[in-house]
Amino acid sequence: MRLAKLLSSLALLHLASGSPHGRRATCSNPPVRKEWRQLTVEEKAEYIEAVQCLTTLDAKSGLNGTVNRFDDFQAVHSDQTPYIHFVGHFLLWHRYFVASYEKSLREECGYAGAQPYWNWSQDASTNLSSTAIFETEIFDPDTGFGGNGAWVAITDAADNPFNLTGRTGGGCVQNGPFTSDKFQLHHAGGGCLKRDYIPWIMNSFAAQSLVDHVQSQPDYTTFARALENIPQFTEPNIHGSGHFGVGGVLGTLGNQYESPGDPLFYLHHGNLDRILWEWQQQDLPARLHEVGGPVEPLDYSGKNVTLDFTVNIGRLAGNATLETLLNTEGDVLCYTYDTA
Ligand SMILES: [Cu+2]
Repeated sequence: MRLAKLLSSLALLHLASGSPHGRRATCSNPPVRKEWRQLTVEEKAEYIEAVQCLTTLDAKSGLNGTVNRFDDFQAVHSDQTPYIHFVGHFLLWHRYFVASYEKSLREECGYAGAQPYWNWSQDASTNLSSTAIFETEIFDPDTGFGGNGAWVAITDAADNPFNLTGRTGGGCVQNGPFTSDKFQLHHAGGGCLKRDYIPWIMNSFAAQSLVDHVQSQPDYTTFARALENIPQFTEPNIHGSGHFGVGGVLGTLGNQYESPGDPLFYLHHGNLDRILWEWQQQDLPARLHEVGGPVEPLDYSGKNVTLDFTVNIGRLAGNATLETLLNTEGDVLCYTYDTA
């Protein structure tokens, strides 16, 4: 009798001391991520000011070519690029990366809001040559991230390995808060922020019908594979929409290694994360405990990642298992979305 009482009080103590069962307690009041145009003009300004603040804080990543905290994130992504794309942990690695950026904005730069996302499907046109998608609020020079880069012709075919047509920019961004006089990159040679809009890629890769196709996949492995598709331009893939629609051939966002140098990276990947989050919501709690896909890039018949597979994001945050990253309101992550 006495022993039973002791055991039950020990069990209570265990529950109260932050065991895995107490996970709700560690994420109360999660920041609610919204689509960019749902932010007020003040909220938009606060977000952009917080991004600029990161560029004023000293680097901590210890990686070459980093001067400030914004550079740290770009360098960590660049460092791991060969191991974090076309793998089962692609989406959850990028989820952790964006959430750590959001955390830095909040904790190091006093930003009170959540990481916004850009739902490009709302802007995509069936007229593939339409440039309306680039005239949306997010590119506004006064309240958004500014527009296209200056036109730069490509004379050497080696500079356009996929032979992409329809480029419209390629040089430094011409207006908004991230022009070369106000914003400089340092990693991998650094320089100004560049954009190189390609309307047909943006419009076709961002189509809502493609997002619907991805979100209708029955399991994590097929979902993740449909989202990334193949590293070619013969078939659309929603991950490529922001990267190559905005970054094109010469732009920062189109560079597989250096893409987080464009502040829009975090709104683009925020949207991919929302698409994952919504897919998970379709079948909770099962989809809080399901991963799959190759350990090695594109090795679809090889070894698969499992729930206890660990990812790292350098010195940005501690190592995390894929299972902890499946839960956006758990012990490691703490945020949610305004849709459901
Ligand atoms: Cu990436």
